[in-house]
Amino acid sequence: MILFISDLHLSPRSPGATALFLRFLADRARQAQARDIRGDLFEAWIGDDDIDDPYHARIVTALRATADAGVQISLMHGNRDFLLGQKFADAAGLRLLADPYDLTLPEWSFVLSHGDALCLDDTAYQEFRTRVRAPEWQEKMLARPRFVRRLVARYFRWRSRNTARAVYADLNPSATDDFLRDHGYVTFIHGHTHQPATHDHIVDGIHVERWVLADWHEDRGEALVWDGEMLKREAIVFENRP
Ligand SMILES: [Mn+2]
Repeated sequence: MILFISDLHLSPRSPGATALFLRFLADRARQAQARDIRGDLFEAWIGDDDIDDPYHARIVTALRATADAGVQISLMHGNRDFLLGQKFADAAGLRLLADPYDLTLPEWSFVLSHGDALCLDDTAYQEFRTRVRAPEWQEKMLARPRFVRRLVARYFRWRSRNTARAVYADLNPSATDDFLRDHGYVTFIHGHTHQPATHDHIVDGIHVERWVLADWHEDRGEALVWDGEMLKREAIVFENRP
């Protein structure tokens, strides 16, 4: 069984989602052989030296415990936590995946992505993405003192709140068709848009499914479960709430 999750946007300002995720790691996730995080695990990430922040240390320790229990955890960068690096991956016991990633199982094949690279209609965002994903930009950024990086992260959040629409731009349809063709018409799983849905694409006469993962909220998360035969959405909620 594989559990796919995405867009948790964890931060000290989201205690509910954090508690849900910690519970999920200690309980539901342990029943899986593998667990895959499709990006934006954190609301912001300013560099792996921030692992020692008490909030981050709690998450890293919990991920590590689940990994040590025999669950293979993999993580892809989102547009918020693209500075997550190998030091974080080693500490948390997980594997960083390239975006996109072809997941070939004996019984079915998938292509995984965060999804933001296909949102081509948002040209301002694509310019920003190209800039901050460049190794030179990242190297320069990571060399800055932590307090400077915190301010930059805060500015990015502020700017995206003020200039972006309430929801992210959706994937560009023709770029998505090209993407599905390039990846052999396999089932596509992504997050990022915060618009959970299952889409049917017909590409070159072939039916291809695209599953969009839900983002997490203070009282509810979602996992997409692959049980070896089919995909199913599962709500992650507090069970003993009055
Ligand atoms: Mn995102």
